[in-house]
Amino acid sequence: MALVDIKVPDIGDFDEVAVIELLVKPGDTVKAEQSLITVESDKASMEIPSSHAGVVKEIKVKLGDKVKQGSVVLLLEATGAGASVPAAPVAPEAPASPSAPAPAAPVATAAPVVSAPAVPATPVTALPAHEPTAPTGLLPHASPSVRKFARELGVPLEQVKGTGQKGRITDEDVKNFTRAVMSGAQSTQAGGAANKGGSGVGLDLLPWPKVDFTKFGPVERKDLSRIKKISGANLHRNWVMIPHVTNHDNADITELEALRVQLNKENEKSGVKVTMLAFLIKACVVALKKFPEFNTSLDGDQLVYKQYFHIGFAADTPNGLVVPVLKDADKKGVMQISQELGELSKKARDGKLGPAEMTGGCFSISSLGGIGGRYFSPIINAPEVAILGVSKSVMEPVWNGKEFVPRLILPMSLSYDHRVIDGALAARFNAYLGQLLADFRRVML
Ligand code: CAO
Repeated sequence: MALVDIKVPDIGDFDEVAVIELLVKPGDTVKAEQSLITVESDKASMEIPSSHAGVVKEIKVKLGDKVKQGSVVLLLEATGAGASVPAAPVAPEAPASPSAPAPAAPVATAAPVVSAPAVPATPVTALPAHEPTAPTGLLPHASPSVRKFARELGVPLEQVKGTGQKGRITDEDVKNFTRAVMSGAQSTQAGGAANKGGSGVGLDLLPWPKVDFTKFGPVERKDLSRIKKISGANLHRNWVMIPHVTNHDNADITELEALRVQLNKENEKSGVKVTMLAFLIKACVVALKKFPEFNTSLDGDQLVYKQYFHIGFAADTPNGLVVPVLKDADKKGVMQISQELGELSKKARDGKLGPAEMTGGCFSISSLGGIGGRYFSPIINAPEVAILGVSKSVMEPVWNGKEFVPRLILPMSLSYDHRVIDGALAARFNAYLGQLLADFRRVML
């Protein structure tokens, strides 16, 4: 058995490269072509393979050493006469290019990888300079053997934190990542979508910015209220999962407002105040009957058409937003709706709404009319498919064909789930609602 010096082969254009990884130790049995060390220049990394099979007697380099073609890497006790192969460094894997065939990826990854064949004469594939702590969006820093190992396990390397030199991902990092995922301590980006029955298209978002605000000035911290936490999670889901579109339109409510003021004058003693919201609820029920798609919910591939008319309305309370539901609005007159609205609003402000008073809604209205603003995009209250936002009505000059006349105009913003409702239908719904509000007698037709 002969002792053989294993040397760095031709490494192309590089004079000197640094040893960044020792892949074997004395006593290890290696095969011909097995990687022994990893070296790195400022542009590339590659593995230096063994030209012989045998047992490692002595490692002649250490981490950080600079080596070049001909430098002795280790002393090997060669086994078998024909064990020698021409040594050629193994290039690291390169990001997939449009022309490169990508292997079937076991999990969705941001940057699929392809195997780059070892090319003896020009072994180096350019890699961008690696900054372990910065999210570069480029290929993670790992040796080809680690990449191969990760691929076998289906581990997305760009999600693995490297603990090796310069943040390099080691075999052990891949194993630890796998253990953490299996124990549930860690999730993968693809896992989120996969768990929801998705096809692996996750929201590949940047982490939330972590800022020490005290660096810029004094701050005070307060816990979110219970309602804010619950409504926030619901709003977030609805915003992300529903393809919203908002149609803005105007309603001329000049006559309706006059009627409302008149009714309130007449009913001063009754204690029931008629607000614009009560008329809106009544008009929406009529519009929902004319356009039944707005009174549905998506259930898989089916639409559930509701034959009842429970209308939710957003109520601003000291603790946050709640949505009480006024039941069977189709069976009630404007006065009864006004009375129930008053009761439900008070309960909402006092935090006394029961679960039954906040469930079962078909369609919601968010009225900011008492506060102000001109149009906004309300978020649909899932599993409903539409919501009407109304802003403050303002007296505006409107052209009547002969002259400008002052009219009270109500801005309406209808957000709808575009999976269920087409833009044209939404525009028709809003226009029809405008007609009803402009001439409330139409509600009876
Ligand atoms: N344009 C102009 N004025 C309006 C109006 C409109 N569209 N809607 C209501 N007003 C007026 C009312 O006439 C009333 O005036 P007066 O006191 O002179 O009679 C005043 O605004 C206050 O009305 P209100 O708020 O008491 O009654 P309401 O039926 O309009 O609203 C409720 C009830 C519970 C919806 C409301 O109090 C509320 O909480 N609104 C906020 C909803 C909200 O936060 N939506 C956003 C959700 S998305 O983040």
